[in-house]
Amino acid sequence: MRTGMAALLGVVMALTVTPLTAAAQEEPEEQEIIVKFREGASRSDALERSRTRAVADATDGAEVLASRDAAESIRVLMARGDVEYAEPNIVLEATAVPNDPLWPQQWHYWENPGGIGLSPAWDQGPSGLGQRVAVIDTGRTAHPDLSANYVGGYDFISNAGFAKDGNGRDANPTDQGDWRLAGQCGPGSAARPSSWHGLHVAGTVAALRNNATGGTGVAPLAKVVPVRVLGTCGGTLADIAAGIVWAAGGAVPGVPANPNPARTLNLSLGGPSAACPATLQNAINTARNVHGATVVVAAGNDAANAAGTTPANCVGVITTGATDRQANRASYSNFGASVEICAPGGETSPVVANGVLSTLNNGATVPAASIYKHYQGTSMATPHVAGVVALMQHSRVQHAKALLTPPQVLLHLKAKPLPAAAQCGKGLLDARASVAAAVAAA
Ligand SMILES: [Ca+2]
Ligand SMILES: [Ca+2]
Ligand SMILES: [Ca+2]
Repeated sequence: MRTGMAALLGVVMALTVTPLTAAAQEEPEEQEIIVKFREGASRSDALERSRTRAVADATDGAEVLASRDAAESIRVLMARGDVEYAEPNIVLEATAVPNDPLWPQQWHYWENPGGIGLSPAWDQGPSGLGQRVAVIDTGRTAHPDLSANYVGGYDFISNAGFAKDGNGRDANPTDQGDWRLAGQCGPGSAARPSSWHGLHVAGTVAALRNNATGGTGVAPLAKVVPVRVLGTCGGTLADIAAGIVWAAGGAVPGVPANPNPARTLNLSLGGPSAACPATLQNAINTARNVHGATVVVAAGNDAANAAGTTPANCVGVITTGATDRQANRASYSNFGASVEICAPGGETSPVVANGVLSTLNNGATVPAASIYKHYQGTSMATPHVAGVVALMQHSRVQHAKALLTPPQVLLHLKAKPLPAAAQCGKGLLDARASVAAAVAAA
């Protein structure tokens, strides 16, 4: 067919009359078109009338043509009954793959079927720039792959013993380490090294991208507001509720107003409670309904119905369950009707590399060296969702549209469906589709 087309080409060129003066000056550059003719099409007539020339065969029995006015050529071709389709042979760019050396190990961002499809979400433009995500957790820990994205924060831990900083609430949200001695958190409680949990979670939201260091976060140009509520033996309802209200920009008695209010709150925390405590529900209502903050919370790690875990069982939150590398609900993840969506939480047993890889510190008590480590949990799943929410909101700004309200965020968060038996809400978070839906929404 190519040989035949080449022969035809000479005829077409000979019949094509172009003003010599124009030809002697600058002709517009050729653009390529992909066209598919129907059976029995008058191809030579079509090429002549559309002022195109054959370039190559394409897939699907179609062929590539060149034109100096592709739009007009496509119009002429599409108007013919013997053309199935004609469209520009557009150039696609390489899908965004950052230069961070740990990216290949961050399967939870890119791998099929377990990842969230992060590159094609970034390809649509958003990075989280201008968005703040409050990480309501163990506080702030310096890390070369994250520190530049911290902004503000506060320490809401009232109990100086939990806080290890010698006082109650204060303006310094530094994580002092949450290591425990045996028996320190109740009779029979085990000793435990510091977790640097907030650092791991924050790194999943917004670790630095394309800095040839470590890995990346989901929304690498977003800012993380570290709100410290969890200490040695956990955090109290009163402190967590205060952290929620303050993070969103609400007033907390005795605490200066937050100069960096966040529209997305990440709560990778929980505890057993048959119902959502009023203190927590009221704080969530204030953040959500008064300040427009989207509140993303962990479903819990009890392999049980999330209805028995709070804040997973509160109204108006996006409760996030965890999936493993194979896109099954993780063995430990809570489930059920109160779960809105699932995201990668990983499984570190028996294969450590199947956990979620993020920023950490290797200090057993106080901070020591900055490292990266695989953790598993619904705590790790939750910041995948919070990061995608920041991408969605940034994409709204990029398209000169209003930020999404919390109900709109939930509506437009998209997921790859999982079997109903997974009880994983919408299914596995799909970053690409979520950003696309956010852009498309009115
Ligand atoms: Ca303190
Ligand atoms: Ca402090
Ligand atoms: Ca990095």
